[in-house]
Amino acid sequence: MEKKTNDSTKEPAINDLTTCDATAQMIAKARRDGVEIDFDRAAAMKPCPIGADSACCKHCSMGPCRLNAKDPYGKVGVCGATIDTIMARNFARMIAAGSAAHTDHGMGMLDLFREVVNGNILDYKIKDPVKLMEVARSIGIETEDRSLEAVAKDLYQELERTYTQVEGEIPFMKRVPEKTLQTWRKLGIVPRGAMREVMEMIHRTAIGVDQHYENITRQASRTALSDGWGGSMVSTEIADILYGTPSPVAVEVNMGVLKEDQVNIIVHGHEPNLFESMIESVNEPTLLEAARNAGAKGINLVGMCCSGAEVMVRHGIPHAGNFSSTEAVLVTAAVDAMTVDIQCIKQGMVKVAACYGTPLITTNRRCRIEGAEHVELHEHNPKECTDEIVIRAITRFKNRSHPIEIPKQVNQGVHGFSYEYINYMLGGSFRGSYAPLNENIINGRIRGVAGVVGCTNPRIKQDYVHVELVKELIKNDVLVLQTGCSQIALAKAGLTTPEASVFAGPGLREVCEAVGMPPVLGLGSCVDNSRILIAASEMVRTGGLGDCLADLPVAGAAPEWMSEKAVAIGQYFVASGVFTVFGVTFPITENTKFHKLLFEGLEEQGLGKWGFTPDPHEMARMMIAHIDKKRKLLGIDKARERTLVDMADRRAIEAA
Ligand code: NFS
Repeated sequence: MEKKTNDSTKEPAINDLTTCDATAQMIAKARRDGVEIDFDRAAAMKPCPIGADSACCKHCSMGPCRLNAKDPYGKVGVCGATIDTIMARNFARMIAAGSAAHTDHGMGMLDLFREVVNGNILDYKIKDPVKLMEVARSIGIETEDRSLEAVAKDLYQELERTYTQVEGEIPFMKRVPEKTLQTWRKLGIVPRGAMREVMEMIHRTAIGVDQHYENITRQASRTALSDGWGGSMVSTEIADILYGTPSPVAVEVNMGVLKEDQVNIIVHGHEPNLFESMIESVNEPTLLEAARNAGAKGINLVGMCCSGAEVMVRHGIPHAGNFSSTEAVLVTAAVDAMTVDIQCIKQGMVKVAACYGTPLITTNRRCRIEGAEHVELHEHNPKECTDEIVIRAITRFKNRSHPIEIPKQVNQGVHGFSYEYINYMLGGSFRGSYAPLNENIINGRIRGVAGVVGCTNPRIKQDYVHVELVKELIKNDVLVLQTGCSQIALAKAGLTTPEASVFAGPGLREVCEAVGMPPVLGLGSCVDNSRILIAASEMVRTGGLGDCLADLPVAGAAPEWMSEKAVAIGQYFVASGVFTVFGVTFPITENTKFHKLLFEGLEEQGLGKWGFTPDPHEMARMMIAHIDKKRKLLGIDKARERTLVDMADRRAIEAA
């Protein structure tokens, strides 16, 4: 067994690390087994205080320069860079990296779409032609009396511009409410192709180029918008076209979805291509027979993180947990193959997997990990890869040599609320519309809408901030939309079922009960935050809630964020007009001009603004206060008290 390598003489109490009982059980087992996982590393590695405040610049070899966050204007870097320049550059580079991740993922999806449309790839097909036609129409492609193939080819050509366009506006700008677009035009932040925006962002943040924090921030917004309204949106739309647009489906979540008597295969990562092919492989009669011959009752395919969220909302595939559980789940010793592609894959999994004899298999040319096995997925013949992984998993099942301990927790949720389904659900099949949503916001039954999204982070108590925040929001009649790891936290807390509407305030509860929907709607993976942008645009278009996205009574939060992608998402929500609150930490020093720009100045320019607090109750207060402010400006405010989640509510939720 692996010995602990970090000095963790003072082991933190497990209930300070997570509120997820299954993960807690596995942390305890890992300690007994002498295996180090992410929570141990987080305890042993304190964050660098200078880096945490973004007061460090290492963009050239005259440095690295360290400024003092306590005395931000006391010093400058060797080149003369002020703390505002340094922080703006660091923040902008996080946005460039996060945007590059989403847009590269989206471009991979578009490459696949092109090959499918051209008939070069036969293993994937256009599964949702209705969606294809709708997306084409939404960006001005003629669809009347035209073949699916002809429209698909035009759609590919148009969407390619999302990445490559040198000048002018990218196609999905046609979906942005007019007044929001005008604000962007005035500020010069309408994105061109993402390749250009990311390239320019990296250039401008190099030594000796852009040294005005306001100018850097403008390009940061433009880059982030090329992600949210570009790369991420393409990814969502193409995944829907190829694999089907989600509609609500009952799903099982938590580590109890693993089965001791079956071959357990986990897919973790981001691009749905791997998972879709894996679904085919685990249903292959010859492989099922091989599994039975090895003594297994079947092959159990489950997801984690965003890959898991993609197939959970499309196919109802069970989900074993979010980012902070990806090492803990290996401690069960029940995982016969952990298969990954790109993004949010912790290198630490290699050692943990080795301790329990689980093959950790990378599949994407863009993500290799030293010590992991590599079985590359080629989209022209994806089953070659996924069949091979199933065979390796069956072999591992046959040779299982570690005692297995699977936590019993299995929670139920209903997920898969695409923009299209919300339209249908609220308006009915003949008059699909967002009008009922707007009406219920105007009449006050629904106070506003919150997007609660993003990662979990082993530096803080897993799931706690997500769940406490959302409980308080729904109690105050705020409808919650969710993506990514956050929705898994809420599913584990039992709040993504229609029955959970009893925990909502009276207005939201009435709406949920009338429609039969949960008060917390899971929309999909992190790139599916684009669904929230589309839904918000439709709310503006439907009328009665102002002229632009910034007028809406909405707010966003990434309560337990850790990834640069989360910063990119935060910035595209802020640039779109949304008040967005981060938890955990904020990588910018207070009492600086750059901080003031992010937290106040951007709103004065007609955009949204940033907020920060690690405390879920304070976060709820800030978001509700913002929603109420917007209601007041719209003239739809009624005096109402903020309701606190009391002990009785807490007990009721815990008992559910
Ligand atoms: Ni998004 Fe965070 Fe990762 Fe997905 Fe999960 S950690 S920023 S939610 S899996 S991308």
